Amino acid sequence: MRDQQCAGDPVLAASCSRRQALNRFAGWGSVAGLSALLPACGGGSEDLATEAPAQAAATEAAQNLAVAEYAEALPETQTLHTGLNQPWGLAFLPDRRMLVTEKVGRLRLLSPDGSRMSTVSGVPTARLQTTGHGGLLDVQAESVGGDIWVYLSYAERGSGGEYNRAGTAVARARLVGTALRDFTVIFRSSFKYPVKVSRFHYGSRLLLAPNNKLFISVGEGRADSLRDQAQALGSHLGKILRVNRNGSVPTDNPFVGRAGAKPEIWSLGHRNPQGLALHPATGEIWSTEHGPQGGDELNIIQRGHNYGWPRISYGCEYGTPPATCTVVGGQTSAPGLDQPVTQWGRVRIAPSGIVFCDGSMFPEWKNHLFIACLGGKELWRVVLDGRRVVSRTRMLDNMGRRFRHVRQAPDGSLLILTDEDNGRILRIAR
Ligand SMILES: [Ca+2]
Repeated sequence: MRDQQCAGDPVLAASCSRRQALNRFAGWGSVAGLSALLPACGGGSEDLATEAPAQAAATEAAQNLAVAEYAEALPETQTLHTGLNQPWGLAFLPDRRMLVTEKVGRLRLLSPDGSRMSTVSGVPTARLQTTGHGGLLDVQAESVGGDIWVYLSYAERGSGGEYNRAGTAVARARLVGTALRDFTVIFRSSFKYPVKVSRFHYGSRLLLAPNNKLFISVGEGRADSLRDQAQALGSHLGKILRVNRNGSVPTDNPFVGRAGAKPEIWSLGHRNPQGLALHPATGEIWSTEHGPQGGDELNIIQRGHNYGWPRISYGCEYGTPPATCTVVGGQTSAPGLDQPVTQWGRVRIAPSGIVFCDGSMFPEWKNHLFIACLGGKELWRVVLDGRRVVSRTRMLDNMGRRFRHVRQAPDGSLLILTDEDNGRILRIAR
């Protein structure tokens, strides 16, 4: 089963039919249909909630509708590899080989050009929860003292009587040849929810940060009965967590020592964050998260901050009329709750993995943020001026494919994972 956001979307279709803006950028040659640079998908007053308070409407205008949007055609992308079963995460090894997770529970090792693939042994699958959004999720890797350490996030069932419950877990192991050694679970969500209640919103993106830190995103479970846990400091659900590489808790985490609070919490009030990236110039952590019906967000993650879900939102409950529905929480802003850097209003893009481009292959994209989208079936390129979004450009929307993740290869090309049973690794390069 796929993300609910990714079902056929008449709102998206109607909005996209209004899209007329195509732009041209250096290096790719001509683009058919170049026309006036008009605000495109995501804009339009019909997307506003009519009952939204004036302040909220002004905020939405500032946060969303003021952002110029374009569509951008690209030359055909290369396909590095096909036949991956719902690939989810991708990590590069020092020799440019790639580790790729498949949601069903396989870890693949590919040659740099994608032509050869082997399966890495040692991924425990007995308690992997692979239905709904569950499965083997993200992968990260780094070389330390001659060892390659691999980090994996996944949805895990409980043991014994807890088998019908599942939650997010993170493990690490050494990669030796094509085998994982010393597999050790370094994090388990404090709360596993019943699979029959929800099989969704496990997150979970991983980010290897400086100073031996590891960030982990965890969703809030999606069910109505679970979502308030995003605001609860006693729960790991709906949080972005910060641990040391071995899973121990850094003493400078914001809620260390607070009674009843989970010390791994770095930020709270998230719905289902599936994008995490370090800004190459500032070192800030940026994150995308899925809104409900609309309200997909891009946030800058700051220590101890609360990002609002479900008390504030730019999206509505599933199945409500998009043009007139009331946002979840009844408001888009409230004191003490952070606003997103940008959000996509009533258009559901369903953002998953993100990456900042900072390689030498595309100097014109330096420090632009790329967002792989599932339901939107597109790649967004977000141009920033500091923390301000200057413009958003839709790319690869002519392929009709769901995109799970985007990474920058060591040569500066961009690799994109398609979310399909016969999934691909696409490559944008020049
Ligand atoms: Ca938010």
